[in-house]
Formats: sequence, structure tokens, C-alpha cells
Amino acid sequence: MKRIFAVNDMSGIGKCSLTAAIPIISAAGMECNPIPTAVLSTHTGNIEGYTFRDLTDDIIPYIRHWEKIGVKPDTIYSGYLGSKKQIDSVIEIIKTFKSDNTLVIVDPAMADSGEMYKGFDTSFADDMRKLCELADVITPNITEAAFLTGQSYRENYDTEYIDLLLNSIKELTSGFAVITGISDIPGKTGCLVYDIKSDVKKYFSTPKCGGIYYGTGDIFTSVLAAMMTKGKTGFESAEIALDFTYKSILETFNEGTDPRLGVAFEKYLYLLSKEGQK
Ligand code: PXL
Repeated sequence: MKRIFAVNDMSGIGKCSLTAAIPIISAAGMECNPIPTAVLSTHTGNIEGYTFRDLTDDIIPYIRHWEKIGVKPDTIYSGYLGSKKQIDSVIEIIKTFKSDNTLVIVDPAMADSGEMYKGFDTSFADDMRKLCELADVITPNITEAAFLTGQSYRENYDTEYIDLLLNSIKELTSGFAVITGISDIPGKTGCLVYDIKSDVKKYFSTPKCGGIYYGTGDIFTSVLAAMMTKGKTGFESAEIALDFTYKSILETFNEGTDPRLGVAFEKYLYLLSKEGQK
């Protein structure tokens, strides 16, 4: 059975980070080994009063134990990280466990809509850049891609601007860049997958539901990580991840649930177990 190490926080409400990664990877027929970076009562997006227990100092002893017992990951996947020290810990995890066959997927979750998330300043992007340089696959949204590459963020973008971001991203990583949250026409949203080695780009899109749906970046990247670990290409994996995320958002939109509480992905996990059997 394939094994994915998932470095991320555990937010009790919000269906993001580890509460997305674990069920999604398991449904796809792989083992997910969480490396929890923090425990929060909820995610930090537009919800006040959450608790936060930092686990940074536990990360290295935790993985040293894994090293001792000889477990080896097929994929190392990192998401939301709270500090430079946590980024350094992920770099240490990669140094410890990465072999020639290990896939490293970094979701530089730190910003959206032109702004860094609560509690981060733009210097954090410089640290995140170092981690992205070690990755085979990175999944920034447009804001994160701009901050990572030192380009200015543009709310109203065009193909030329996206090409500028992609060209700058080439300096950062030589693998796959998947830029999320790109809309080519009003009413649609999607992702642009760029295979840097072969210089091939493909855009996938779905209809857009109004509103901000929290955790959807984590859901998308967890499916992508699962499918690429299965051996599907970055393009195939992104298409499956986008379809899964869209179905989950639509379900939540139709239910009228508070979007801060996360999207209803559980109903669609069976699709991933079907993909996992292929
Ligand atoms: O979904 C990204 C994410 C993960 N974890 C925490 C967050 C967020 C986004 O706000 O706050 C704790």
C-alpha cells in the first residue's frame, strides 16, 4: 500500500488541512500518516475565538521515531504551515525521507485575494519559496504565486499576467505548478496545470458557485496528491481533483450551509475509491 506523509494542522471544524487529507487519501486506497503541526478548534478564516495549540517542537522527535522504525513515504505532502520554524521542519522531513522515487507536493497555503492569511507577513513568502524549491509539485493560488515569485498581485488578470507568473515560477521549481482559482470567463473557475519540464500547459475549469468556501484548496491538493501518488499524471490528477472539489462545493451551496464550516466532500469520497481501484 502506498504511503503519504501529510504535514498539516488539525482544525476541529472547517474540513480543511488534516481533516480533509486523511479521509481523502484513505478513500483513494492509500495510507495517510499525519504529521500534525498544530491543533486548532477551527481554521482561522473569518471565525473568531479559536484555540491554537502549537506542536512545532514535537515535529522533529515525531519523525525521528518514524525514521528509527524504518517507514518510508511514497509522497510527502505539506499544507498550511504556521511559522518559519515549521517550514524548516518540513525541509528536514524532506531531507530525511526523500529518495529518488519520493514525490514532494507543497501547497504554499498562506494567502488569498491579494492578502496574506491572518498572522503572516510577506517575509513568510520568502521562507515558503525555499520549501517550494524542493518540491516536485506546487499548488499556489494566484495570490500565492505572485507573493512567491515577487510579482505584484493583480485582481484583474489576463493571459499575459498568468504567463508572467508561470515564467517566474520556472525559477522556483522544475516540476509541476498547478495554479488554482483561475477564471478564464466570468462564471467559471479552474486551475492551470503547467508541466515545466515538457513546457506543456493545460487549463481545466468548472462553473463557479458564489461565496468563499473554506478548505477547498486543501481538498483539491489532497485529491491531487492521492492521484499523483497512484501514478496518474499531473493533468489527469488535477482534472479529478477539480471535479471532486466542484461537486463538494455545489452540494454545500445547494444545502445552504455556512461556507466557513467547510464543504460536503464526504458524499463524493466513493468516487475516489473508484479511482483508487483503477
Ligand atoms: O485551508 C487552509 C488553512 C489550513 N489551516 C488553517 C487555516 C487555513 C486557512 O485559513 O486557517 C488553520
